[in-house]
Parts: sequence; structure tokens; C-alpha cells
Amino acid sequence: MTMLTFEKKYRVRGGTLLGGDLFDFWIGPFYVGFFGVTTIFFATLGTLLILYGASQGPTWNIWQINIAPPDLKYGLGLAPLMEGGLWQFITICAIGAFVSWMLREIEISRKLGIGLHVPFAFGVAIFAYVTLVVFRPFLLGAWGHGFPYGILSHLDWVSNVGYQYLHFHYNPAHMIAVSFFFTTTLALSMHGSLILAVTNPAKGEPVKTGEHENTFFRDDIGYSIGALGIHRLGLFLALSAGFWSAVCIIISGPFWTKGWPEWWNWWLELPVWS
Ligand code: UQ1
Repeated sequence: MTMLTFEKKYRVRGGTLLGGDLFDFWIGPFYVGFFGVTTIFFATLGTLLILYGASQGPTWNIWQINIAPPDLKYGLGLAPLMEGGLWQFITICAIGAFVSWMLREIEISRKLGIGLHVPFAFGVAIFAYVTLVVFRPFLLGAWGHGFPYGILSHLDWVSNVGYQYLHFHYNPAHMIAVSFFFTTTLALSMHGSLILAVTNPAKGEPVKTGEHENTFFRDDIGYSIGALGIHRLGLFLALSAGFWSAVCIIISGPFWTKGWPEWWNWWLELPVWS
């Protein structure tokens, strides 16, 4: 059975949040839905605005193309198109496309009668992006605090904002976020290697199952978290990485303006030392 004929079984009506039956159909393998239409709309418009911005700029070099946010003097107002206005419209399109995609995921999950874990997880990624380009700029009083849209320019932004706080690695929330990113790669490498190991036995041997997976880790480290558990752990680690990334940047500026190394003076200032 090809995947497409197999999936027909799951192509059920309903579960839509908006539009009723109007967009409740598929094009090839893809579910459309009202939010499929809005995703295409925002993604296309945003991409065209980026291309327009690039066409007005000094370069077509893919690394150097840059759509900058407005100057700080425009505060939280609208800026002229070529002075950050494009960035503002592109940001609206990006959020429109991301949120539309998440809502489309919710509609598909409802059709299938599965949990909302996938759209929730994507929501955390959206939350991290919106923290960078909306929440933090808003708290600092200017859209100019958002990051520029460009491959090298956004890296320069990260570097500059980091040095603005002297040494960003001393940001405690950044430490937690980085630890979660590293632990995510550890968990996925353990899980991916374990699954490939049991599905690739020696020639002539049958493919192994969960009992072998459990036994490997019980023999190896005395503990197995289980087939469902490893996926709960993986999701928790990945979402925590995104969440603490958002926390570490939202506190930089709105809630702490000095260098991050200095934040640790709370330790030296504990009354217990005097
Ligand atoms: C694990 O215990 C387990 O259960 C059998 C898996 O499921 C397939 C895994 O993928 C991994 C990596 C583990 C080990 C994980 C920990 C946290 C001990």
C-alpha cells in the first residue's frame, strides 16, 4: 500500500476551528484548512517583502542580505518602509504564518483524535521567536531592539547583544537553556542509537523489541526510563531549552542592565560572609 492510499483511512471530516467545511479538503498529501490558506498567504507575502527589501539593498550576496529593524528613535511606532517598516511587516507575516501553522496542526490533531503535543511544542518555538521580536522590544520601548533578518547580520546582533552584557555565558537562565540544549542532544543520541541498534541486528537475527531496549540500559546504567518515558523526557528537555532561551533574553535589558558576571555578586554579598 502506498502511503497516500493508506492515509485515506485517516482523512476524516471535521475538527476544524474555523471555516467549517469550506476548506476541509486535501491537495495531494497536504491538508488545506482555513489555516493552511492563511499560512500560504502570510508566508508568500513575507517572502515577497524580503525579496523586495533585498532588491532595494546593496547586495544579492545571500550571506549579506539584511532587513534591519527600525532605528530606536521610532520607538514603538510604525517606521517608513525602507527604514524598518519592511522589517515590521515581515515580522507580522512571520508571526501570522507561524501561528497559522500551529492552528493547522491543532485542526489535524483534532481530526486524528490525538493529543495537542505537537502544536504545543511548536508553540514554544513560536514563543521564543516572539519573545525576541515583540515582547523584549516592547518592554524596552522600541522595535529597534528586535533582531535583523539576515544570515550574518543576525549573528552579529547576537554577538553585539551578548557583549552588551559583558559576558552572556554568566546569565543564569542562559546557563540553564544551554544545559537543556546539550542534554537534548545527549538524550536524542542515546535514543536514536538505541533504536537503530535494535532494528539492525546481526545478519539472520530477528529485529529486537522493547525488552531488549530496557535490558540494554538496565545492564549499562542500572536504569531504563522506558519507551514512552524517553519521548516524554525528550520533549521536556527540548521545550525547556526553548523556554529558558526566551527567559534568558527577556531578562537581559528589561530586568538586568549591568554585565551578567556582576549578577553573581549576590553570592559575595550574602550576609553569612561578614
Ligand atoms: C531508555 O531507558 C529507553 O527505554 C527503553 C529508551 O527507549 C527506547 C531510550 O531510548 C533510552 C535512551 C533510554 C535510556 C535513558 C535514560 C534517561 C536512562
